[in-house]
Amino acid sequence: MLKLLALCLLTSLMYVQIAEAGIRYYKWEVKYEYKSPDCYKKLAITINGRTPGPTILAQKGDTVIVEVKNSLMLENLAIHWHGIRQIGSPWGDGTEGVTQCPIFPGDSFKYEFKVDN
Ligand SMILES: [Cu+2]
Repeated sequence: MLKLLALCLLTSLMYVQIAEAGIRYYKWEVKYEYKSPDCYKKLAITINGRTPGPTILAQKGDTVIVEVKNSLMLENLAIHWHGIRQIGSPWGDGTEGVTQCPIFPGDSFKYEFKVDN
């Protein structure tokens, strides 16, 4: 009886994990905007008008897709996902000059990776 209960629990947990894994899609535009985080207006690098940038909400097993558009005037860009193991997606790590060329001004890049933890 206990083995059957454990099997049912394990099966339902696996089902929940599979059922809840999903795709977390974000579209980000990086550009300069004037902000006043300390009451003094200054130029800041923003993502979708916010600084710090938006939070990604995801859980283990999800696939995160972030389309990044570099709308900075002169600067190259890369987004590094520090701490996320890029298993099967080493090109998605975002280390400029190591795993990818930078995103040039006016260009876009799509990051896609699976959340392992
Ligand atoms: Cu890092």
